[in-house]
Amino acid sequence: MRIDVFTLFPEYFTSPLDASLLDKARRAGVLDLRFHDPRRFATDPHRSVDDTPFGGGAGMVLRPEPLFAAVEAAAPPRPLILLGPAGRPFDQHRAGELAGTPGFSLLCGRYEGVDERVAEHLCDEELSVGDYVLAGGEAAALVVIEAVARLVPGVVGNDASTDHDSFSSGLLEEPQYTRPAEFRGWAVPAVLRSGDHARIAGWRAAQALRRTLERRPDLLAGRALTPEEQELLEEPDD
Ligand code: JF5
Repeated sequence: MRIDVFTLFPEYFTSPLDASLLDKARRAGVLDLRFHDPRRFATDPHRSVDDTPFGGGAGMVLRPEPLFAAVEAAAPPRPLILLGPAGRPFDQHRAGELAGTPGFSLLCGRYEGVDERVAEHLCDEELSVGDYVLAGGEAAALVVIEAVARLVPGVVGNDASTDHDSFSSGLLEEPQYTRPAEFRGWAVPAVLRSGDHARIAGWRAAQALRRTLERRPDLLAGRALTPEEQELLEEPDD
C-alpha cells in the first residue's frame, strides 16, 4: 500500500513512524509512505505558502499554487484526502475501505485553513478525526495512517486480532483482565474465572452493551435494542 502525505512539516512524522509497527511494515515493503513538502514548490523569494484571507479576517490561509504544484509533481495515489475539522467524520468503516485499496494520499491543512479551490478541485474528499481544532492536520494524518495500516494484511503480526475490535461490532469493547486475579484488593470478575464459556460470552456481551449505552449512546441511536440485547441488560452486573 502506498500512502503519500503532503505536509509543511515532514519531520513531524519521523519519530512516531520510526517507533512503531509502521516502521516494520515499511522495511518489509508492505507500506510505501512518501512525504512531500509543498514549500519546495513555492516560487516567490520568501517561499511563502500562506496569505491573508480575501474579505478580511484574522489569520492566514494556505495558498493554492504550492499545494497544486506539489500534488501534480508527485502524481499521488487517489483518493487525495484533505484533513481538517470541517471534514466528514473519519471512522472505522472508512479505515476498512481505505485498507482495501492499493493506496491513498493525505493533505494536511494548517493555519486558519486551506484555499477552498484546493478542497474543491484538487482533493477528492475532506475528513475530520474529531470535533476539535488542531494546529495542523499532521496529527490527524498519523491517526488515519495508523488506523488504516493496522488493517492491512502483513502490518499487524496477528491478522485475526483486528476482527473483533471496538466498532467492528458497532459497540464498545467489554473490559479485559489479566493476572493477577486480585490486585491491590481489586478482584477480576468471578465469571471470567468460572470456565463457563457460555456465561463468559453472555457477560461480555452485556458489558459491551452497558458500556455503549452509558458512554456512547450515539452508537446505538437510530436503532432499537434487539430482544436479545434487552434480555442481556436484565442480567446482574456480575
Ligand atoms: C486544520 C484548518 C486543518 O484541526 C484539524 C482536524 C480536526 N479534526 N480533524 C482534523 O486539522 C488541522 C486546522 C484548521 C484546516
